[in-house]
Amino acid sequence: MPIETIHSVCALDCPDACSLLVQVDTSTSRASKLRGNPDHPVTRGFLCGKVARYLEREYHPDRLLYPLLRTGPKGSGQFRRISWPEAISRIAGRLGAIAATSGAESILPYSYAGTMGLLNGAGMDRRFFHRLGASRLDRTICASAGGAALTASMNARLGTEPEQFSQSRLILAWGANVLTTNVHLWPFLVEARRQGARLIVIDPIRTRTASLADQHIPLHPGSDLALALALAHVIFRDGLEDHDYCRHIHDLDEYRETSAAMPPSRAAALTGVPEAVIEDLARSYATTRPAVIRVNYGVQRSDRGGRAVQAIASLAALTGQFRHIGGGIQLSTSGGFAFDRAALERPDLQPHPTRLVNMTELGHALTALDGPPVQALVNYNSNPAAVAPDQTLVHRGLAREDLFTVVLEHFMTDTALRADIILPATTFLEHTDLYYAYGHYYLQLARPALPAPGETKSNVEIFRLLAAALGFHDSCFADSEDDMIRQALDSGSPYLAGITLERLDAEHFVRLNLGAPRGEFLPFRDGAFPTEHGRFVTGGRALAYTPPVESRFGAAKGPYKLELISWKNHDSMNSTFGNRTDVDADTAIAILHPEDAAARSIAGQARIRLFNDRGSFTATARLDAAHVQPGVVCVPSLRWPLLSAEGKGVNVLTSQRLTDLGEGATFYSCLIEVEPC
Ligand SMILES: Nc1nc2c(c(=O)[nH]1)N[C@H]1C(S)=C(S)[C@@H](COP(=O)(O)OP(=O)(O)OC[C@H]3O[C@@H](n4cnc5c(=O)[nH]c(N)nc54)[C@H](O)[C@@H]3O)O[C@H]1N2
Ligand SMILES: Nc1nc2c(c(=O)[nH]1)N[C@H]1C(S)=C(S)[C@@H](COP(=O)(O)OP(=O)(O)OC[C@H]3O[C@@H](n4cnc5c(=O)[nH]c(N)nc54)[C@H](O)[C@@H]3O)O[C@H]1N2
Ligand code: SF4
Ligand SMILES: [Mo]
Repeated sequence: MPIETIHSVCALDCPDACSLLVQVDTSTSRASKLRGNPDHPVTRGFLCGKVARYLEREYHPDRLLYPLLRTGPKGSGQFRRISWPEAISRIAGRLGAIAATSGAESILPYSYAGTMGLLNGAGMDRRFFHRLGASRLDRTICASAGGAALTASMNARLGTEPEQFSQSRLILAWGANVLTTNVHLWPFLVEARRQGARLIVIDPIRTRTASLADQHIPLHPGSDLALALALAHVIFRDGLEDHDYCRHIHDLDEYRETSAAMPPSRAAALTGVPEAVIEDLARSYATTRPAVIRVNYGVQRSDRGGRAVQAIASLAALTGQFRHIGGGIQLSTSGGFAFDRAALERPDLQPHPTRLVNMTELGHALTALDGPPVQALVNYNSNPAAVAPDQTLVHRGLAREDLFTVVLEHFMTDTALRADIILPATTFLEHTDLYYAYGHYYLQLARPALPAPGETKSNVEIFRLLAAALGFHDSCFADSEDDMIRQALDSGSPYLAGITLERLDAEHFVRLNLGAPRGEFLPFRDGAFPTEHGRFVTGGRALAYTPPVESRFGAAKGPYKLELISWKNHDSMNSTFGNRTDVDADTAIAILHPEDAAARSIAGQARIRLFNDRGSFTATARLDAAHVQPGVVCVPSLRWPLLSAEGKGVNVLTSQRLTDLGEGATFYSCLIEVEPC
């Protein structure tokens, strides 16, 4: 069998952005295997379990291959096949009519990171909606609180290179389930530990990562801000700060005052972490060099999540960890990829600055927003009927017979099921795209490795067709993928200097031009933060602690006593892969502490109902004293609601409440009750 190996890039929403090798039988153009590229310095030749099996998804008999038009009531699943010309002309006709009668802001795009590819995720689509004058989507569902925290503190979304973690002496995985959500960092942690480094995990749940750590510090959900302030308290009190580096902190006095109000005794009560553990942690962190913090997005899915991330980052400044290779903090590396976003997305095409709609508040947008109400939803790279909070409202909105819904998808998801027209999309193995990463500093290009099956088309091509059908003749709609890549790269940023399309085609992955050899990038060694004054901002008084509204100490009064964390499932990616039987089984459970179960007469493996004022759904109880603390319930996410008996998922329980910074989602701050059913 003649086998060719083609380079590709995993497009899933994962910090690792792996470099892939696809084995293709050239006589049939069929792939037989996916491997991690051994030459990529972070992929290092292996893939996670979910993507090692991606070809099952690629060739799945349920792939959507043709445009479909709804023929029955909304959500009934009754569709008939139509041609592309008919689909495009129906969509263009309807969007055009809505724009003409109610204004184009009645049209809402909805997308997130189903693909991290720039062209198919934030390229031709953005141009189309900008030119149309549609509402703009504020993409807050995942990372906006943490992102806003980094911007407030450093005005840069830069983080410690993964390669540097092997040089660390102390690694804090703070709300970071590395083995599950960022597995390519793990080998660097293993190397560090072989040389004597300690790994401490700060997480309410005993995750896989926590169970393999030197120490697991469980804390009450959403209380990280209190813990981080208490660590600063001890560091200031004992004079353990890096006095010299503190010159680079803008609001040091305010920071000292705010942390003075959080002695370990107070933090112990608020976080559930014993005083002695707080004291020890503060001393180890401040006196071990280099020490690095891997903070992930788990921390910021809570009311005070933005300030919590800021307070955690402030610890790295206070102790001067930014000076050292193997020190600092990593939330994201995405800021290194300084593309010309304006050239790619063309916000200048907007007829006027259009309204911004927060994607976390989709339920509200579809059921209550006025001035004007949303009359059309164009959804791609996302599955809001499963992933958006306050699912009862989201489903009610999507059920509106007067809402015109278009969904670009691979599979018949909960969202596609509620569409008027479904357009079959290509996967990342079938189209060209450019990939940044949020967990390393290598820019990558992927060309199609496989032919597009059936009548599938890429998002780029679909938005090009829609633009033509609506009579948008601006030259940017005729740009090829290569044109768009060149435009994105031509930003003038030193980080992209010397990186061309030709080089990416030849080398597949290219390290950003960070001005330092691999493993030695220390952007803040001498301060020089790209803030207005060049110094780090802790937030000062804004860090003063209040507990999350929906938590054991919160202001939300009511009968709901249990704190729900619907964290990331190991073998899936948000709702992607939810149609696998094994993933469905993994996500159909709720993990309870045996004490909480006993108090409610719930036995292991019992069917239980999880509920609050927003809704309810059922799951199978699993009792595990090691995994969760009393008072916490954990639901691995995200199940496809349509595979459950009642057509609902865990997001019926979560709320549209927003975070303190970045207007992000508060998925992990949610009070519920459970009962046998
Ligand atoms: N296997 C797998 N990998 C994924 C994903 C997936 O669904 N599955 N999703 C991808 C996406 S979209 C993202 S954003 C990243 C997210 O990556 P992570 O942020 O690492 O993943 P999460 O599970 O959201 O949260 C990490 C940890 O935070 C903990 N946590 C929850 N609340 C708190 C809290 O208040 N304080 C602290 N300290 N910890 C808390 C959770 O228990 C969890 O173990 O992962 C990506 N990678
Ligand atoms: N309860 C709870 N809710 C959560 C979370 C949680 O931890 N708990 N996590 C939140 C987070 S962090 C995130 S990031 C969001 C994720 O929410 P989403 O971004 O909606 O992610 P997925 O569920 O993976 O859905 C992505 C969809 O995009 C489709 N897709 C992939 N590639 C392409 C393409 O090239 N073209 C088109 N047209 N479609 C494509 C896939 O088939 C898939 O159905 O969920 C959020 N919701
Ligand atoms: S999901 Fe993450 S770890 Fe898995 S192959 Fe993709 S980038 Fe790599
Ligand atoms: Mo995410």
